[in-house]
Amino acid sequence: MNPIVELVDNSFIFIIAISVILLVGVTAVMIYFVFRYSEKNNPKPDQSITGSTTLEILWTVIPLILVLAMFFYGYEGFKEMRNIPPNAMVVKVTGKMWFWHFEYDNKKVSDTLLYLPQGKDVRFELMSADVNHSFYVPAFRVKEDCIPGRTNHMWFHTTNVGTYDIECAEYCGLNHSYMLGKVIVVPEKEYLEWVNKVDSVKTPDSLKTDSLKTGTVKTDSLKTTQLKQDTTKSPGSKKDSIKVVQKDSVKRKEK
Ligand SMILES: [Cu+2]
Repeated sequence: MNPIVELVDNSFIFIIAISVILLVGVTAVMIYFVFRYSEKNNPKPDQSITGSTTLEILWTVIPLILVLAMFFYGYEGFKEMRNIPPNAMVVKVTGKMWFWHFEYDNKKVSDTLLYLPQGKDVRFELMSADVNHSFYVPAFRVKEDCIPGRTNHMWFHTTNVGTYDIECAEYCGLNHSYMLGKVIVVPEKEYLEWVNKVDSVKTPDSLKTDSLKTGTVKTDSLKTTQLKQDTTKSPGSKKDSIKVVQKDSVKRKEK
């Protein structure tokens, strides 16, 4: 069970439901009034209504209760997001123009693809190597800024095996929209095999070459190369992406 997902969805559904009820109600009353109080039906305007204390109290108190209820649901979700389990495993996330870099407990690193074991609480330490980014994993209903010079935190529980999108939710330059990644949740045994595979390798570059040699984590290394090339080249020209595509296709041919 993932408590954050449940709480966020509850508050979302609650706010949508109230909005829909108000929209339909206000529209219906408006349409009714158009006919009921039209000039044709009321040649002489009614001057008798001067004010209503009861009405004024009602239209103050009812919205106040609704807004407080929205706040309550939102706050419940926020509390859960801030209530990071103390024994959660830790992954360091660094946003860089324009890819995501992950570092695991044992110093193993990966780019773009974030491997996690199933059924675990995971705490993320969020950093940025350059500009403001925002680490967003919609399936887990969490999003937190990555700010240069400070470390932010967020967490979620990996409920089911599967692949989930990672996006950058803070406009961070030319290739912001390509700053994508995947959370790959696998059974714990598989995760341990993966995370211990290239124990001795410390840097992302050596991980890249190693995985190419051994032929493991192929998609990982391909994506890493692709995104890395983007960053090393001068940003600000369309040529970048064209070049990357060519290199990518050349590589595939070589294989
Ligand atoms: Cu971005």
